[in-house]
Amino acid sequence: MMNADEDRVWKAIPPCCLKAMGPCPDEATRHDTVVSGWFSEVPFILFLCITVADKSFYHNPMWPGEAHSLKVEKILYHGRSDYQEILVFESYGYGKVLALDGIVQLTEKDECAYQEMITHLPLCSIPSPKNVLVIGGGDGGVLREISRHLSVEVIDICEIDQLVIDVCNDFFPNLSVGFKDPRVRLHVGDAVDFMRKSPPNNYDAIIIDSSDPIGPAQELVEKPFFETVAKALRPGGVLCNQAESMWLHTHLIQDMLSTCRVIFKGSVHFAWTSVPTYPSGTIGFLLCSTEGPPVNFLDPVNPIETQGVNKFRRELRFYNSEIHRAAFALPSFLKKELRTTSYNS
Ligand code: SPD
Repeated sequence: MMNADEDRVWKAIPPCCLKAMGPCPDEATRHDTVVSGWFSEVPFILFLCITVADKSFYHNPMWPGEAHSLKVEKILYHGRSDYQEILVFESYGYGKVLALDGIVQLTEKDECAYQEMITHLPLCSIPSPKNVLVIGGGDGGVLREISRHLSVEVIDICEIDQLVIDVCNDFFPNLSVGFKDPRVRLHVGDAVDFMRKSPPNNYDAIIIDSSDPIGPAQELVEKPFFETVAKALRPGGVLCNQAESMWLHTHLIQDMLSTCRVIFKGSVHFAWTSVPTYPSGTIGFLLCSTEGPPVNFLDPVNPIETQGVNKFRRELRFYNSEIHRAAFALPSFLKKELRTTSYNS
């Protein structure tokens, strides 16, 4: 028998978690290795599909055959925006977790690795960045990191989902604090539209902090979008794009690299870091520069670790110049796979 509190939590649990908890014998049989109260990365849309169609199809097509799980202590928020299913829960080992459409976007414990790397890999590779654009990033973590760069004058952010911003403001104040920087200009809307209308040669750096390229973020890894990004950058400007896992998405990485080799006439590189709660425990970054003053991503010219705390009194937890350089060292299998795409030119 559940008490009122448990009942409330149970009712608030979204389908992706209910599924993992195996509420009916059929579910329990299919997920006999799934322990009650564990969140597994299965997108909501797939949950609907698998309940009516192929019941053995229990995975995300981005990482078939695996589903990383986190023990749920308490569901804190569950809602649906016009774009996606939004879930916040307290986990056993990683603090609060934000999942969109059933996919982990960040956890309090390891978000520093992702936000610091996706921000400082590009911004520390060019001297005195001034105009910066963030695509996605509604949690505010990338803004928080950009705020360390005192040379920056304008930080535009284009996020499609106001509800993500609001929910993160309520549950992740250590990230959404980034919106408090007076240099931030928020544009709520579609990034593809925003980039089409963006004036040419405008930004020193563009950071694409998107969710995975299924659903709303699909267009953000396609050629026409990259063309608008290249146009919006000044000569010698830089792009850093979330680039998935080298263990799981080699073909996607190859495609992105070869597309960007054609579009960006400066340098094009793949870097990676460790984020334990992302599939395979790693995530990659695509770094590109436009034709103009050459950019050597492998050797940071604009170190920030000497600055100590940022304006929000937060120290760097993950990034430093050594880890910046190390992020471009690739395992042998990946070097071999990417050789055909003129990697590291
Ligand atoms: N597989 C999940 C990739 C998520 C990338 N975006 C995370 C947003 C954090 N600011």
